Amino acid sequence: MISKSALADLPSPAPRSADPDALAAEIIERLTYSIGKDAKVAKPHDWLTATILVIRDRVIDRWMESTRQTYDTGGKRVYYLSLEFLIGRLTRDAVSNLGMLDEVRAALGSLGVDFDAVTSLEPDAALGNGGLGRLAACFMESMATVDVPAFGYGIRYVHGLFRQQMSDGWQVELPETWLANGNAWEFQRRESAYEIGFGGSVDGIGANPAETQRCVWKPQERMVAVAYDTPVVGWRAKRVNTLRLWTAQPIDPILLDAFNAGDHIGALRESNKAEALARVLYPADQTPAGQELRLRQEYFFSSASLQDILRRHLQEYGDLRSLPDKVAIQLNDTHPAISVAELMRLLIDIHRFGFDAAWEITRKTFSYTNHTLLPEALESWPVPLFERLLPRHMQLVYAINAKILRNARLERGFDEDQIRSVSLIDEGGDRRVRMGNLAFVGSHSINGVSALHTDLMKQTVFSDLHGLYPDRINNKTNGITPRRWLMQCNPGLFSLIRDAIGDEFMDNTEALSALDAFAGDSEFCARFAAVKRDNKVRLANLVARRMGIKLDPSAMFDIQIKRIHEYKRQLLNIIEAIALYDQIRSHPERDWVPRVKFLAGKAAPSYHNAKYIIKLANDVARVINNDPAVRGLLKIAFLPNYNVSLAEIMVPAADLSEQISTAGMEASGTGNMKFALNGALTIGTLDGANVEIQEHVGKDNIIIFGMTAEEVAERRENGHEPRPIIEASRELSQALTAIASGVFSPDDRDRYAGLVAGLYDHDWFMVAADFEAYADAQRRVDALWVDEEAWYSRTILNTSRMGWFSSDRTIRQYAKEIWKAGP
Ligand code: 26W
Repeated sequence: MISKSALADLPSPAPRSADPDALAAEIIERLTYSIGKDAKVAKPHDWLTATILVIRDRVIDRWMESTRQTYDTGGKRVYYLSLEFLIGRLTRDAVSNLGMLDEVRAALGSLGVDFDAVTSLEPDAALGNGGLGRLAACFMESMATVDVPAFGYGIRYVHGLFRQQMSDGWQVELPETWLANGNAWEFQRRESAYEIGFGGSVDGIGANPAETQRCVWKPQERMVAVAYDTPVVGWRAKRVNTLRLWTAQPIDPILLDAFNAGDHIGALRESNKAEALARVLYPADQTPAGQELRLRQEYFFSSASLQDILRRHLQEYGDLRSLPDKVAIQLNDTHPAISVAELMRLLIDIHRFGFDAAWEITRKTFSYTNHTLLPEALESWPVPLFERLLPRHMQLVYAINAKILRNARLERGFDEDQIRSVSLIDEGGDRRVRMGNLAFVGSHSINGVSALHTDLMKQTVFSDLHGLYPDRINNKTNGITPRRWLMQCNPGLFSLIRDAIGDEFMDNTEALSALDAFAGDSEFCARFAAVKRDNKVRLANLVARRMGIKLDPSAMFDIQIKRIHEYKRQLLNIIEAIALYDQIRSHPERDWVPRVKFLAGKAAPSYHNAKYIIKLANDVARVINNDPAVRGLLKIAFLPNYNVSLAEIMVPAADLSEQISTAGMEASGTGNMKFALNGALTIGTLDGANVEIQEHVGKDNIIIFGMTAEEVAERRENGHEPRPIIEASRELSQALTAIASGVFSPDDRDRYAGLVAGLYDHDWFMVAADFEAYADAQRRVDALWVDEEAWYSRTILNTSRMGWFSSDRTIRQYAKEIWKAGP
């Protein structure tokens, strides 16, 4: 160890240079001395690793500076707890935010290595399912950008979201192995390790009333959480924050006693059990995972993160009473909601707080974001499972519940129905712990992710809790980082904008509004169109390479990319494509607008209907793409293995963005923002953030159709009868008959009988009910497309007016209104 006095004299390393020659020399040095490869025999992956190590050094300088600064100023830290971080590739993002793109490109170039080729070898970190995980990644980058000292906490899954392969048009799931070539971005922190327990028994200490009693929990099973840190660089590298992901390890790597006694398998069982915990990301979004392993993951990362947070706070301030002044913990959906009970346990059992004092600290520290209203996605755990795995937490949940219900009954005069609805325990059917209610009562702020979603939260899932705590629910409309989703993914548009309006928008996205002045400038429209065309050519080339489908870049590129889910209504899109196909064949004399419909997205492996929707898209694509009567006027391409990196190619190439969820069901959407920012027009329902996008871009620059959330609710309440609606529409009934009779599935004519029967029977997602409105809206889009200059001026106005949807704005609102943190 080093003595304190010697520490003061330790030399600090010189900050690393950004000069291309210095970078090149260091890359060679890393290749030689860190990777042990001669440049002459180095493989592409070796170059990638060497490059990352050299960039990482530049990041570390800023990282340490940021950490020191927070420490010195005693600033409040934000902890973002999320079971998902859908990051994608990190390297280009880091280099670009460091402002070193040209230098690194030149350095590699001087070594005969192509920057784009090398960075495209980096696997996506796909530690998330969809919107919620991608939002967490955008937030991490924005927190660093707007100078909020923050840690993200999550799980370092060995396997992220599965790789999707198409086999005869069906989705096949393959394990994804993003760590196969190592991960040069992360640092293992063996010293940041915490014990995590499960099961066992609880002993009371002393004779206090149950709810203030300190207890000793003796878990039956124990493991260790070990941290891995990844630096997250903000724009211009002003600040570098930390993403800390936990991995699970056994307490003893092998049970030596058992091993020596000859029980070799038994000795390894413990170790396997621990390592299984962090092995896979649950691939289901919007459907409850249900299984015990999921609850274990949730508790594991919540407990590790809280122990880490308390340790850091105690080390700095010596007293947990000041926790809410220095720490804000954001719960990303209910996945970390067990944290509420865990913090109570740590405060009461370990740090000897009384129940009420602990409760006050807890509520002031936590805030919770809700991301979905779908009843099937609201997490709850069977009481017996909860009790078996987390016996101490079960006691605390009961104690919290008693306190809440007592208050609701005695002080607020709640009746029995209201009591039932605010209770932490769902008593209807098998008894379950409601994680949403736990997160709600344990937080001082509960936010929705768009204005509409927040209103619906107040009216539906949380109406009684909102009545009990009327000042807690607030809105924070989602956003996206303009660095990844404009500057990096669309360099052509980025430089066109810079030429036109200068650099201010790079630091203040809302300055994009200066582009409004160019919407009527035909020369600018032409340049905007040329950029779009280049991006479309790039996508068309990719489709030709990967799928052998030839596409015309002058056709309208109409894109729907997102998880496959019935409420997102890919089915509506496909049925409309069939109706259009029929029209093109029946009316060859008309001037049809050439279109390519792109779809991409993954279905939860257990989601039957979603998997059939993928198969249907592929079946329909095969028939339409190969029908000479269509004369290439309509093509369909379902691109396999949708991920962040594919989105970065598809988004800039879109003319039309499909955001067509059943109104009231998409909490926000964030893909909608990415497309509009990159100059696509939206065809969409008044759902989620579409409502606010319309307010910003203006009614003339977006194509809205269909029922409102209110109308959907009303229709459901009054009993929606789809059959007469279907029968009244010739186009719709013909399309459905074609699907149901096997026109697209001659090898198995009944394949889609079930899917179509659902539409006739209940049509829960209002596909039939919205069909006519949607088809009309598509013909309105065609009419707009024909006037090319007017089309581009509309798309320019979209780019110009989307600045507000930067996640920097969202994060500033969280920081000011919820966390009270940051500058
Ligand atoms: C328990 C299983 C489970 C897993 C994930 C249930 C629900 C989820 C998430 C809430 C799914 C999700 O990603 N929600 C999306 O969050 C985005 C960010 O706020 C929104 O833009 C999307 O509308 C919402 O569907």
